Amino acid sequence: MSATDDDPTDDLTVTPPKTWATGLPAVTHALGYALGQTTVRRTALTLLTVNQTGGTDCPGCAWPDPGPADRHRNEYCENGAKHIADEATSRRVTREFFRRHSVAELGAKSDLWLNQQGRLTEPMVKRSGAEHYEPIGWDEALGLLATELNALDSPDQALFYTSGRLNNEAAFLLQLLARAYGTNNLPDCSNLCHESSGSALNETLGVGKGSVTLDDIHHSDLVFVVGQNPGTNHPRMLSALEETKRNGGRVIAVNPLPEAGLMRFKHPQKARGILGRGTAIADRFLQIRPGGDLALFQALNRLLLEAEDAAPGTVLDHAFVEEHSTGFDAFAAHARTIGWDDVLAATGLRREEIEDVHRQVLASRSVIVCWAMGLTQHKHGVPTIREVVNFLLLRGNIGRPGAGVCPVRGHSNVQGDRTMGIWERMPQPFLDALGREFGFTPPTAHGLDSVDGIRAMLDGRATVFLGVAGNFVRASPDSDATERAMRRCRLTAHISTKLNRSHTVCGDTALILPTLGRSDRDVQSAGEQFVTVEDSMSEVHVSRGRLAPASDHLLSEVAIIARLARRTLGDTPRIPWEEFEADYGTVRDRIARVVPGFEDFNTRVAAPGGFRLPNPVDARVFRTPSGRAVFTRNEFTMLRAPAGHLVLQTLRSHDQWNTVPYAMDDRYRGIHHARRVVLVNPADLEALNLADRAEVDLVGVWHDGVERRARGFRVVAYPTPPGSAAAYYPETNVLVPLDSVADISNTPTSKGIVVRLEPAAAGG
Ligand SMILES: Nc1nc2c(c(=O)[nH]1)N[C@H]1C(S)=C(S)[C@@H](COP(=O)(O)OP(=O)(O)OC[C@H]3O[C@@H](n4cnc5c(=O)[nH]c(N)nc54)[C@H](O)[C@@H]3O)O[C@H]1N2
Ligand SMILES: Nc1nc2c(c(=O)[nH]1)N[C@H]1C(S)=C(S)[C@@H](COP(=O)(O)OP(=O)(O)OC[C@H]3O[C@@H](n4cnc5c(=O)[nH]c(N)nc54)[C@H](O)[C@@H]3O)O[C@H]1N2
Ligand code: SF4
Ligand SMILES: [Mo]
Repeated sequence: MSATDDDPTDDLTVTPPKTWATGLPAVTHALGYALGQTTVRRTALTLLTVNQTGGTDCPGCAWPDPGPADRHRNEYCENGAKHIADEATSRRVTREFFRRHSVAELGAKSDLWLNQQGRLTEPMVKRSGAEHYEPIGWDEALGLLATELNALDSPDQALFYTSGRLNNEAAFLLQLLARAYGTNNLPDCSNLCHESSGSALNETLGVGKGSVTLDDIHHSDLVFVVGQNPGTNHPRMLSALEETKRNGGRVIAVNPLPEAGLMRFKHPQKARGILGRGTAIADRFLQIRPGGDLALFQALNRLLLEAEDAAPGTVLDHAFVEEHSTGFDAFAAHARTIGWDDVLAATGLRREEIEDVHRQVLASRSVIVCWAMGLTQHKHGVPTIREVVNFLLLRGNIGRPGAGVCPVRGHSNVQGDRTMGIWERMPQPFLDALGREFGFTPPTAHGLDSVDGIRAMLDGRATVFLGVAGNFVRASPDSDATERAMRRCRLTAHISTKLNRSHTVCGDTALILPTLGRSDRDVQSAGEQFVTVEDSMSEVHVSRGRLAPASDHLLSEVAIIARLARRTLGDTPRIPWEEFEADYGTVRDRIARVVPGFEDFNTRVAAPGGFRLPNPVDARVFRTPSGRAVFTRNEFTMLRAPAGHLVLQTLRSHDQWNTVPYAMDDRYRGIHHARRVVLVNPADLEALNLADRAEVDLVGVWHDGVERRARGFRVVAYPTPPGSAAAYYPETNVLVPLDSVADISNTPTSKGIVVRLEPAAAGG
């Protein structure tokens, strides 16, 4: 059974989608949420230090902070304030709560309800056969987990899942624990998120990260914002784009939906933003069909090649292509075969729109392409991003000011976790350095990623699951299959701040290990500690919590992992876990010796604003096998749905943090008091003979014959491209087949699922 809802649903009201984002209403909205969760004093204490130098890093998205000198006093957005308030809440989940509610009862609660119960306060265990969680001491809890780990036939029967909320120090220790124990099974939320970006960028540029800085964005001539909704998911990106525009740059938005933030922006912290009309963000909005981006960039690349034919020596950056790249000829020969009929069918755009964008590209000396889940979560996500790279390489838009690739990362430290070694396929030089530093031989066989981890649990190859800082059950595709997988485990354990469905859909034995959040003060035996994070632009900086912890029984993530390691691994003379727990500076000293770019970590991170990790691409050094940037040849593909079906994308509302809805609204899209809604083009509704607000089930169509059904949705007429629809995640994860993944990156295709809408059965 999937999550059922006992929220105040079905109060659906719909207002016209907003055409601008942020501004005063957003600020009051955020404060309203904060004060509903906690006191004025805690709100003030947290919000005043968010994203300030040496303060608390916003636990929201990975958008970077401006340099210390340019930092505004309120350097956070509406949603950042909500994320902080949600963590700083005064509500508490106690042992009494678990006595009152059985696991089965909690399993029938909605994601929203579970989160609203407040912060977890002490370790809890659900013993084999028991119906309730009961209190357990830290020693016994970690001993139990260690015993289960050591009882496995092979370390590869355990999974260590992480989400990008985890800080660098704890992430480094977690991967050290997993590898010293003997496995590379380190699935993470990146597998579900930007893995396609990493795959494409590693292959073509030799580094799986973005290449631009905030300054590049500010001073670029042309910024593409493709497949992302910054007004909701990276709100401060709008301030950066506003700056681009003020400096004379242009912005092109590519999205199936006319997202509010892409249209117009009112800066919440500036008088002109609060009072004025705001800044128009997108100079051009391309309302693309889902999955049409590969075709769009192929068309742009063909136009560039043809423009070069017409005026040789004026369009392409020949010096760059010759000195720094490989594969141009094969790419170019293929690009010239791309046909307009295909392009127009795949994109749903008019030829003039694409030609106009082409002219803007020709007029721009520097170009940046930003993207997020609208590109990565498609079957052909990796080829699409490779084609974006082709597009930039043609005019040498890599490794110079105002130009480059900008995958906009999700969780605040998801990029840092990868840098720290959270990856099931860490390269050999990293493993060698880790082994040298700590005197052991890390396993070399690749581990399981998130999707393969679910398969392994389903068929009994993995039986112990430790999840850190996420909600694996709800984040993963194919909810029914994932839930079966978790229930088959001998033991599931979660290091969490708040209650979620992963605690209720659990193994035979289950542990809840509650931890400090980013905003909590962290005092260890060597004194008060801070942690570090890396943002989407490779800036590494300090985060320090200020609040009294939610409970006296909480341990930090570093402490939990260090203690678990001692219990699991026994005596490890070369790995001083106790010292790591006492003083995180000693963890950073080790990171400095293992991870390239972190030399002298403790000193450099103490500087205001921290430091930026070197990216070899800046100097046009490409760490690919050929030592050059790689042009690729990508087969044209498009998404098709059979007649009477729609391509569904699953996305975030304005009032949620990933698997955690904060409220039932999606203000910018005009949806209020309901989440089980599906946005559909009015022409499709007419063709499907469905009335606006009709109640339907969403039924997945996939070739394995399994029926995947999300029940009880209301249809809302919305300007989606014909043949496509949109609905919120995680309610729709049940529809994403486990086997429907992006080629190469293995990321679930959360933005391209074929469904039909079935009128809800009468009375059902
Ligand atoms: N408030 C808030 N902030 C967040 C999060 C959150 O849940 N809430 N989550 C964080 C995380 S982990 C992540 S990864 C990011 C996600 O940030 P986004 O990628 O912005 O998140 P989504 O809501 O999945 O939105 C995807 C966007 O891509 C568009 N899209 C869908 N399919 C296509 C397509 O085929 N082509 C194009 N061009 N566009 C398409 C959708 O219409 C939508 O605007 O946000 C981070 N920030
Ligand atoms: N259908 C569909 N599925 C998707 C997506 C989609 O667009 N569509 N997006 C995917 C993406 S991009 C991502 S990143 C994943 C997100 O997947 P996850 O990162 O696994 O999920 P979150 O919802 O961010 O996790 C929320 C939980 O994290 C815990 N937590 C919060 N803060 C802390 C902390 O400081 N420390 C610890 N230890 N725990 C903490 C809380 O207990 C909370 O309940 O979902 C993916 N799934
Ligand atoms: S843009 Fe992202 S990191 Fe910045 S305050 Fe908003 S949620 Fe936090
Ligand atoms: Mo993400």
